[in-house]
Amino acid sequence: MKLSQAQVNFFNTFGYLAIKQLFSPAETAKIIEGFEWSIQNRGQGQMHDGSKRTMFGGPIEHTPEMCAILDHPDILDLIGGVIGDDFNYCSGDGNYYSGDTRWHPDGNWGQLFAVKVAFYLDPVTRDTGCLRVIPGSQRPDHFVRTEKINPSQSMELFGVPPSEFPGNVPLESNPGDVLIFNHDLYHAAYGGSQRRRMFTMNCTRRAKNPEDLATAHKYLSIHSAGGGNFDTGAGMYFPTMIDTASEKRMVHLEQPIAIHDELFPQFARKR
Ligand SMILES: O=C(O)CCC(=O)C(=O)O
Repeated sequence: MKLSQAQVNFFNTFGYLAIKQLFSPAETAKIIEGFEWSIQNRGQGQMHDGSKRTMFGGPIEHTPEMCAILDHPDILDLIGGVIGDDFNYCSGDGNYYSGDTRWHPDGNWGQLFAVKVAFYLDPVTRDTGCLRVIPGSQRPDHFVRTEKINPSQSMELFGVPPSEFPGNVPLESNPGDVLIFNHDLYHAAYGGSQRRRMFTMNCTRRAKNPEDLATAHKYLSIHSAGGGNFDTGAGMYFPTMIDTASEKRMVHLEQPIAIHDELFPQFARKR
């Protein structure tokens, strides 16, 4: 499923893209099963009581079937279509979310460097916790950035609730749909349940020049297991991701592994 030029234009202009039913119902059922196993057995999901978000790292790294999401041809085409076929996979988070998520970007890179791929595992609508985005807010010249407006304060600032911040788009979705957005895009979710199932993959462009390498080091010094002072037992990724990797998958892992091991030798993978 190569992206069309119109889809690439849409992503570059508005900062996000929603793909309906990228996964078949059978694939979706397996992904939900793999997510539930992972959050229950590796993510303290059994402790979740709805009072706060339960979150765990590397949601696609704990079972061979979940790792294979990174081999799925349509996922590779989607991510590759916006940041290049040789992109770096940089882990992600798995969640039982509880309640609202306020407006925020995940990064302020001022360029298309990192993207988040988001999988919502229950039907979610504008009023039940779907992802909302402010189209175009990834751009350094967007008014929320130039005027330093915090859309979460829109009630105090403009008399409208944050969920109604003008121009925001609710990306209602069903299991099997996939969303991708630039890390610099402002996003939020309102009205969700106390157990909203969602996981992400973070990916960056592969660094190919000294400037990109410096950005990659900065990115991984924050957004990685080592950056969170967490020992996966295998460095950048949980072991299953590397143990089950084909040569093709390794293309997406090798640069983050090298940078992570350099930044955090205390957690480096034993070879
Ligand atoms: O679904 C949500 O609550 C928002 C997700 C989000 O903010 C994120 O993944 O960065």
